[in-house]
Amino acid sequence: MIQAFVFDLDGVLTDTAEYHFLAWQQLATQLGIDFSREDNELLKGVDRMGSLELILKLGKVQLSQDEKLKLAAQKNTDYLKLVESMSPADLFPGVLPLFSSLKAAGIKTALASASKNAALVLQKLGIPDLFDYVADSNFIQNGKPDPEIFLTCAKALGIAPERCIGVEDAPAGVTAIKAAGMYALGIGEARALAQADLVIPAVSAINQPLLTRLLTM
Ligand code: G16
Ligand code: MG
Repeated sequence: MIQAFVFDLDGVLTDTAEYHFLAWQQLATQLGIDFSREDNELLKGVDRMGSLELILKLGKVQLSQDEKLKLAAQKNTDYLKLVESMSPADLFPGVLPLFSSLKAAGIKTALASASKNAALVLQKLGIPDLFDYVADSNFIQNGKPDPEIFLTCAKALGIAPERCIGVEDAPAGVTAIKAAGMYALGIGEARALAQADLVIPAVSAINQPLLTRLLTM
């Protein structure tokens, strides 16, 4: 029986995945690198420096560590400008009802976000207290696709990974969930998330019959 849900943040609970894309695209343009939405799929769920490395590789651009740190800081400043305007209205539809249903069913919840800005985004969305546990990416050694952040959440909740459902919109995140030994619920397009056990278009698609099915697996 499933006892916990472990959620990704960006692209699952709110549309910050789009803000990350816009900020990275701005940086890529400045560097003269072509960067499409398709390229961006590889960056989703990957931490800030890892994402920058992928963009530089794409453009065959080599920079010093100092320059990389400056560019990563610049991307974050641009990203935070977009986050500034967020409010509880930016929470994806269906998120609060889902958490009510999970709570009523005695299911624990955790947040497994690679973002160093996760606490700020939770605050903007008005949900800082929604989760039983929020992983702190500052203490995660290995980012997604490594399972560490999902395993950290399961351990903190005191629930075996096999009794957890991980919810992710990114290929790297789905890989991390499967490597952790959890059931992977993908959010987005099935084509892009082939490793997931089930892919649905959005959290709002988790209706009562689907939730019952998932909880009784
Ligand atoms: C998120 C995004 C990634 C982003 C990463 C780090 O991960 O999906 O695109 O690069 O966080 O974010 P920041 O620069 O804010 O620390 P997740 O795990 O929430 O999807
Ligand atoms: Mg995500």
